[in-house]
Amino acid sequence: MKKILLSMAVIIVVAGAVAGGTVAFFNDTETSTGNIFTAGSVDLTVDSFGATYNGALVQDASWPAMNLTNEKFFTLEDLKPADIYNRSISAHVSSNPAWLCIGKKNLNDQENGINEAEDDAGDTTASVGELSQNVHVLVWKEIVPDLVHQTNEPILIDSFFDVFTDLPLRDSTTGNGPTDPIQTELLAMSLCGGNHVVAPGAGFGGEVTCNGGSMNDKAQTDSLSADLVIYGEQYRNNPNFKCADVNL
Ligand SMILES: [Ca+2]
Ligand SMILES: [Ca+2]
Ligand SMILES: [Ca+2]
Ligand SMILES: [Ca+2]
Repeated sequence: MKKILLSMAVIIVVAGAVAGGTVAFFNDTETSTGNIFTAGSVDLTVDSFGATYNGALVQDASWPAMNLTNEKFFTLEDLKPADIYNRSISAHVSSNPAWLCIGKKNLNDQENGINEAEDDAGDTTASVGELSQNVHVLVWKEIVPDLVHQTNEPILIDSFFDVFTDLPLRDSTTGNGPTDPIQTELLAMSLCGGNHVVAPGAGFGGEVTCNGGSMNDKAQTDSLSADLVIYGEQYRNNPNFKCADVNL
């Protein structure tokens, strides 16, 4: 009888040891103090190494990379058919990869009166000018930064000025991906009184010229002004971005 009681006591002790084991975890604590989370940024600056007007260098037309204030890409007075003005535009994106769009806003087509030639051409809209329909925009990526189009330089924008709006340089539809985190996007932007002609050639074609034949007499004496806008938006977590969805 005594022998049986002893073995029961052993069983109870073992069970107690098992129950105690379920709460005895090794533990240790390390604390990382003062963590800092800073919002990322997409900071866009633009420089220009200059411009040409009908092939001649425009004086004092360059500026260093900056946030634009009064810098004008184009000042065209007395624009005539076949005039061509090429402007270098370098967009710099710092810190994060970005999509890039270019477009215009605040377009103002002024008539400045209807002269005899405009009247003969059938201009009956005295309150609105026709210049933006008669100015053509071409933008190409500058591999050789000389304001001349070479055959290896992709043409990114090909549009009349009046319909030139919210166009992608790089978005989810263009297939060229976002900019690298720190990158200069070197562009040439050309305006033509009439219609640009890209000479045939391998790759993306050869020299760009301006054919004034399509410029309508309705545009005589008219003027236009507009803000040209370059827009950058973060790429990360934003793979389906489209410039068409942005209201510049
Ligand atoms: Ca006019
Ligand atoms: Ca008119
Ligand atoms: Ca070039
Ligand atoms: Ca007119």
